[in-house]
Amino acid sequence: MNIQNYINGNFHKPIQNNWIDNYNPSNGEVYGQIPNSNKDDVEKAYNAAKSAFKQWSQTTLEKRSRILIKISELLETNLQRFAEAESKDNGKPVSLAKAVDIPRAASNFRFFGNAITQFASESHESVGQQAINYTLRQPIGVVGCISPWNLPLYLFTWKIAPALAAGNCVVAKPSEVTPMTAYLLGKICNEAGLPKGVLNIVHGLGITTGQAIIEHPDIKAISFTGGTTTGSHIAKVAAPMFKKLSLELGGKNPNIIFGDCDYQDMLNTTVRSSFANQGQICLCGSRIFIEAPIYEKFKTDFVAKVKQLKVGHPSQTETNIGALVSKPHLEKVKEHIQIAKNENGTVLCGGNEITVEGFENGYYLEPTVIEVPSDECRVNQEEIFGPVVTIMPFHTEEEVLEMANKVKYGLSATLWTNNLKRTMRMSHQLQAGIVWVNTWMMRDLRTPFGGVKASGVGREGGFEALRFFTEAKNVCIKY
Ligand code: TXE
Repeated sequence: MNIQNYINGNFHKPIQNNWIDNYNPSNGEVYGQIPNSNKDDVEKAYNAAKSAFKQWSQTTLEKRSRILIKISELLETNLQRFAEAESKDNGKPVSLAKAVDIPRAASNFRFFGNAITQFASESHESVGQQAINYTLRQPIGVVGCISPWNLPLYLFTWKIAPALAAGNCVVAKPSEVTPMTAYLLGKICNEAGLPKGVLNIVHGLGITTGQAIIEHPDIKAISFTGGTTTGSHIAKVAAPMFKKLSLELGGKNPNIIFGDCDYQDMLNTTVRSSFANQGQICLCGSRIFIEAPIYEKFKTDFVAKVKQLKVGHPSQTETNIGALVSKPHLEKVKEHIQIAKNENGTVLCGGNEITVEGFENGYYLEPTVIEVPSDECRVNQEEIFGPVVTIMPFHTEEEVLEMANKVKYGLSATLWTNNLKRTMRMSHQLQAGIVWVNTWMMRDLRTPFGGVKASGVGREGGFEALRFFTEAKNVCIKY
């Protein structure tokens, strides 16, 4: 199935008629083509957005809210169709797309549809000077949203929904590896009555389409989620034009387990935080540190549980782990397993590609647990972004804190303990934007979301996102 760009409420072929193949990771087959849009396509999308801005930014909050909530409802009505499309494009189990990805995309629209009606700005009376200041929060204009392949519609809408709610018009690009649900979203937006040009979706490669968006002088803000190298490149391109940037980048998150935790809960959640979505979530706890007295027990129990995970075709209900997103990504993950072996890591389970009967050319890999001799080895420092975790013991709080913080990333951290004082001490010192204690990936959409160090700049979520997508203007009136 070929997909097209969504510009000004209509579907268009790319102007130069350039196309790229779209692969189904579960069987390795090309199942459609997508536009490889260039500067002209982005310009066309920008012009549509610019023309729609005046009216959309003046649309009442109630009406904006109603349209966004309608999009949310239509996503819910089309849950099965969207979940199947997401799974076919990405390789993730349909059950996961149905339980997490698509419901969350719907929640993103509902949440920001509601949030905008509660968003307010401040006023400051200049006491003794007979003046009052009030702050306006005005939409920026045309903004760019660029998203990755791991949680395709989930992350695409996490940016688009607040941008639209705040009154901006959007030029958006999903990952070229997983464009399908973004394409389907265009149709839903029309059905929900989103005015033409308010949202424009252009498809194509990062170096062509993405680059044209970030270089566009009049796209004044960019919200990006993806790799750290790409984020750094975007920052360089955007800086001379003084664009506003929100960058959510990679992670190498520690999962720190103390002996006093609720063991069974920790074990079950750690399997999930290691391998959910084939380990392709920026929040996965890929470095597991276990307190020495329970290390051997954990190692035995964890490996036994991981061995029970069923790798299979994404449409089969018993599948826990589907296919990795692409052939190049599979190769990158396999390369890291080899690096671990070269650095004297011990593969406790997994480590091999799997052939799934009937889908021999799919990109399947066993969930892999590696015992590492040191926290400084490459597999403990570099983001692998696949079904691979490392384990190693620690002896003291100070030691584990140092190891946890000794990476270039700082997205999230998970802590398992029932000791309140230790919880407080550690969660305040961990270098991360998000700390989960005795849980993982529990999300309240009002909370700030993002990372420190090489994991990015800026925060998404709640009013933080609405602040990002608006400019503050102070008006001072003397009376
Ligand atoms: O990401 P890219 P890739 C990590 C993970 C992964 C690595 C690379 O480690 O192995 O990043 O993944 C667009 N101008 N994460 O190569 O390239 C691109 O088209 C503008 C972490 O897939 O960063 C896509 O839409 N845009 C991550 C988006 O950027 C450009 C999720 C992300 O792609 C561009 C995914 C350019 N010059 C990967 N180049 C997370 N934090 O969740 C690329 N793009």
